[in-house]
Amino acid sequence: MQTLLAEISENVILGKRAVVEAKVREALEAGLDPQTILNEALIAPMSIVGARFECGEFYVPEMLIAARAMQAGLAVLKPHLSKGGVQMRGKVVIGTVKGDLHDIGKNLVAMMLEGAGFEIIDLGTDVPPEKFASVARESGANLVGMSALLTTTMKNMKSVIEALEDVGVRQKVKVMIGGAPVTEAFAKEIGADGYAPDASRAVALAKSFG
Ligand code: B1M
Repeated sequence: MQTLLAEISENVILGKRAVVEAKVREALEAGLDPQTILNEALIAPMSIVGARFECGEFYVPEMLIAARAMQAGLAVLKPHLSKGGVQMRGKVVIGTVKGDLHDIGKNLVAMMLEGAGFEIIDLGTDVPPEKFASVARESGANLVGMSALLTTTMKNMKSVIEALEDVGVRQKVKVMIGGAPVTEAFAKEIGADGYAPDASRAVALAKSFG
């Protein structure tokens, strides 16, 4: 079992999309827990990819093909992670903030929230503050979720909160933030209602808002 997880992880790093898809299927058929496959074989190798990028061993194309391989594995896993048919809990407007194109973590959070019964309006990546605000107002959302992976873009989360204030919906929505450089302290500093370090804690936080 450990070998299979290691093989998936290695092929994510190598960006071998078809192999990752096939091995994730094999792991599911072998009865491995989908959450274990996700954490150990799909999320963990992305940290290795990031470390290799940081030390100059990988460049953007390698990072991109690894991300695509990871997402292909995630697509196979999705039906096993988010079981449908749950009672709707609330409406979430979610997106990656302006200037930021990273969407794997945001997609994972959206997928897990959907599985927990939240209705999701996914605005995608590089989302301007005004877009978050207008969709939150028009859709009557209860929760706005923002993701940022860059230290240069996380400051745009504050602009989204200001935009929500500008259109008069800040008191009607809870604001949840996340992404690798984001912290609890940063959430407090910008006036968000909560921070989650990963997708499962994002679901717990969203549920706690009631
Ligand atoms: Co980029 N990248 N990248 N990248 N990339 C990082 C983030 C980096 C840390 C790599 C490194 O240097 N070690 C670094 C940022 C440095 C910094 O700002 N401090 C970096 C850089 C520099 C860049 C570029 C600037 C590179 C360049 O062009 N020179 C560029 C920026 C482009 C842009 O956005 N404008 C860039 C581009 C890319 C790709 C396009 C090639 C690709 C993204 C593909 C895609 O997303 N479709 C990419 C990737 C893949 C990464 C790494 C390797 C992996 C990110 C990832 O998907 N992780 C990343 C290194 C790393 O993070 N270790 C890196 C897996 C994912 C499941 O985790 O996104 O953290 P994560 O999400 C988690 C939690 O954070 C949390 O839950 C998720 C699930 O558990 N979470 C939330 C996330 N959002 C949440 C929202 C919530 C709650 C929880 O509530 C709403």
